[in-house]
Amino acid sequence: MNELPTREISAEEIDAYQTDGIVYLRGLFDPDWVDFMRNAAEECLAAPGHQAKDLAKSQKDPGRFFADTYVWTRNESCKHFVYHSPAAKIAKAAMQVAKVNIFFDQWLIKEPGTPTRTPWHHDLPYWPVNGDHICTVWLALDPVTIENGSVEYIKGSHRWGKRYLAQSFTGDDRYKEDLPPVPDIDAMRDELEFAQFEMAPGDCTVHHGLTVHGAPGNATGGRRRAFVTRWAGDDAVYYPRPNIMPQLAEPDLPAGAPITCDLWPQVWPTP
Ligand SMILES: O=C(O)CCC(=O)C(=O)O
Repeated sequence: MNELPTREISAEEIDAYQTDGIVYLRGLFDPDWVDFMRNAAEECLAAPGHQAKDLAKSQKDPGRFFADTYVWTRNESCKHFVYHSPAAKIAKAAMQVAKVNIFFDQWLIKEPGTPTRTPWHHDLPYWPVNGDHICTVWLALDPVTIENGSVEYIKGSHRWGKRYLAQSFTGDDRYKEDLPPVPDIDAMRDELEFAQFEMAPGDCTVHHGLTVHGAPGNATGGRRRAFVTRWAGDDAVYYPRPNIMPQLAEPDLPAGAPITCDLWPQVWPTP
């Protein structure tokens, strides 16, 4: 399995990430990674962690939208992916930083016939970290189409200078912070520029922590399995607040400190 991306990430691709807050990268993971992570998905579905959720059931929808986080801390395959796949190098190249730390990894699996939408949101308000150098590598393990839940991104929204209140994927009001709600994106469609990709297994996207995005349900008979890794670069700092997404553990860091710690170790370059 390839440890480095199968090719150089081009200047145009880096520019797309920096300008649009989203870039689509074709075929940087070889097919062995896809097989390896499909097996890892089955291991993790069979042994979910205490943070695992079925986001469909919690909205009383049919199907299953399986989400689980910090999987690398207990599953050897996911740990191998975090440390040895091209993901860290891709995040480093997109963000143009000197080093990257793993923030957390996540399964986002929309099983066949799961109508559950991923609501419009951006990621940073959920998380106890802050900085410009925070991104997600979203790896497709199945062919991804608009019909089965391809994520839609609003180009340039990472530079709006806005932070919107985190919106619970399970429909409750657990997140409380003095922030405005996400505006009615669907009512603003004519004014905005969107990006949405038909992806092959082994393709990935990289999105910025403030890029607004959402996704349709999976209306097909096939699975939409994604393995997602969240990365933090040079300027990322610990930014704890009450009523946000719980992490696996409290990091042993003062507020405002660079985030390197046991929970969020530097992965690349290997320290
Ligand atoms: O896969 C999805 O449906 C949502 C993806 C997402 O919200 C994310 O990767 O931050």
